[in-house]
Amino acid sequence: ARPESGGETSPEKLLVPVLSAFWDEAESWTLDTYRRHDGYEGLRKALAMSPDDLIAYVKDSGLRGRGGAGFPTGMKWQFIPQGDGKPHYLVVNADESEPGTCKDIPLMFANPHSLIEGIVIASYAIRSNHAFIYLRGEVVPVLRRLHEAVREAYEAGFLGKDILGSGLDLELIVHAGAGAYICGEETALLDSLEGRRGQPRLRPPFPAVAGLYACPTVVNNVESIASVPAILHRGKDWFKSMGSEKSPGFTLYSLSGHVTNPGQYEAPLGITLRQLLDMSGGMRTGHRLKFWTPGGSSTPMFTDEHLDVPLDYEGVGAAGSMLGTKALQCFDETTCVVRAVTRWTEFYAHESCGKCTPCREGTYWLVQLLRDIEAGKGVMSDLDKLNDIADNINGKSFCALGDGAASPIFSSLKYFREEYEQHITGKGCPFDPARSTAWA
Ligand code: L3W
Ligand code: SF4
Repeated sequence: ARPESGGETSPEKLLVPVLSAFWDEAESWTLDTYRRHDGYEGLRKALAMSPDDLIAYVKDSGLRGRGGAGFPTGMKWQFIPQGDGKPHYLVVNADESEPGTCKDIPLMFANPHSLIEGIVIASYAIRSNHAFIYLRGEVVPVLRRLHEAVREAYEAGFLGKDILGSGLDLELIVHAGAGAYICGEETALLDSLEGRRGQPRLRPPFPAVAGLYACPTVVNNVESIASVPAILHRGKDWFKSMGSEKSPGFTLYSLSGHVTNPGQYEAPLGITLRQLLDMSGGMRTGHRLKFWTPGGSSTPMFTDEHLDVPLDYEGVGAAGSMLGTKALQCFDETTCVVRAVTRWTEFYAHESCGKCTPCREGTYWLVQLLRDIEAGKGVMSDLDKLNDIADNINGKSFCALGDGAASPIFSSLKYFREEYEQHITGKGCPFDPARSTAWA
């Protein structure tokens, strides 16, 4: 569903296929294919630098974490104390499960060696001899493909002892989780990796100080790490020539929902949804955009008024949301916003780990109220109650899952309060009256 690069005047020229450059080639996932596309050349350059210079280089490239928060990658690596005598660990967060987010799974499936090369580079930088990929357990085909790619990398001398004669020893372990959204929260992930039930830890200390087995640990998203080899190979200036000053580079946008051509679009940060829709065939024929999320359901929703917001950390932030994972879920005018928010909230209630009261109890009560409203049993004061419960979750929960659950409530009430009121005055869903009886 990804369009080919177009001519000079085509909006498709805005695409920058780097990580996705050869996904459509036969056996794109093999080491042979990767090396035909200059694979592991970035690693050679990295190993010629000192670890400190390498960290400074990545810091200077301006690469920011692609997992949701946009934290500067080089700075995170720099936090790892040196000469502390403790083991250091690199952990790749591959537990992708934010609703609408579907970039890391296809990336690992189609181009696993970009991740492995990035892991070797990052491990060298932070002086780690053990790295882990924590993968969402359900995606067994990706697990198999990663195992195969890791085997190839060991055989070719990119993993194991004395990598490319550099003196770096690195063992890489692929670990499959059991499928819990909360294990995408970095400290819950570490607990799960250590063999415990995945629940967030108090921060600080951040993982950089006390992470896996209480040792200094870098936790990075798949896309962040996989972007590093290209930065080394093509240079930080090439990377910085794309995007904006504070959000440089290219990234993977996941376009989904009521669009003509859903899929992954790799383009510079700062592109707009209007441009992405223009190049991808737009909304489905005969329909118009009603609301969308810039970075998955945890990020406040936008409407058609936000089509020209630059999709970078500053642009989306200034417009009142977060770039998050760049999961652009687009909904057209046939979608009931109350229904969509109910569905998302059911997800958060189900995935709440239960550790803290505001999120554990609050998400439950949000679901009850939303289901009542959808079923035509709501009253006007429920809208204030929704807002009040969300307010008691937001900023008062132990981890970001709580804030994520509150955000669709706030933003949908801000933009679509009238639609909630229609459900109450009309005693049911104006989009699908039959559904109103489902929970009655
Ligand atoms: C050392 C300090 N390290 C911060 C590190 C920290 C972490 C990173 C960002 O949530 C968001 C969330 C989701 N010393 C440090 C430090 N760090 N200060 O920097 O930390 P933080 O707290 O800003 O964010 P977070 O808790 O990691 C991430 C949102 O992303 N999100 C969801 C993403 C979903 C996926 C997925 O499915 N794969 O990633 C979408 O918006 O809600 O707000 O590493 O340790 N002083
Ligand atoms: Fe668990 Fe939710 Fe509290 Fe996070 S906010 S610790 S998911 S109960």
